[in-house]
Amino acid sequence: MEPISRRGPVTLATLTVAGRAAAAPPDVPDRTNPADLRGREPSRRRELTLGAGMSAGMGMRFTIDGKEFDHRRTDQAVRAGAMEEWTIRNTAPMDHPFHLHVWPMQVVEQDGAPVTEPTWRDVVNVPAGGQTVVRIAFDDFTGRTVYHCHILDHEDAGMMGVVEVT
Ligand SMILES: [Cu+2]
Repeated sequence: MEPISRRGPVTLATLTVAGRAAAAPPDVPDRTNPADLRGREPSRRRELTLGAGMSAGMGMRFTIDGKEFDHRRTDQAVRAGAMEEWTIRNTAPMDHPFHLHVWPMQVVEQDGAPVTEPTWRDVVNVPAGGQTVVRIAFDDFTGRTVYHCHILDHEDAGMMGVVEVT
């Protein structure tokens, strides 16, 4: 089969619109970043430790606070509306990109130094043998979700935990 680029334009979808046009465009937020959390005192501080080591059998074992992932366990119980500071330590000899579902993380300290610019991340790197400090406003949503290392092999080998916000 010929590549698409040599066959000219291709119709991917056809949109049919009906009804009257909207009277006014929908409101657009006047800012896209969440509020800077550095000026507030966190409701709670937690420490999470990312670890890696040899398992009793074959291969590597990847843990958070010494535990491999178990979906039945709640690792972090958080109050809805809380603003927390999480210090994520890494005792392993390799970096781990830490990802939290649902809520953005504001990075307040990276590699032992304060982060001066307001910086929000979906994934933060936690350097080998180092730590990263983030603040999280647990607003807008409640329920159970996960945080995990974003390296698929590490996540699959246990480096994931459950956070429940109620
Ligand atoms: Cu990892």
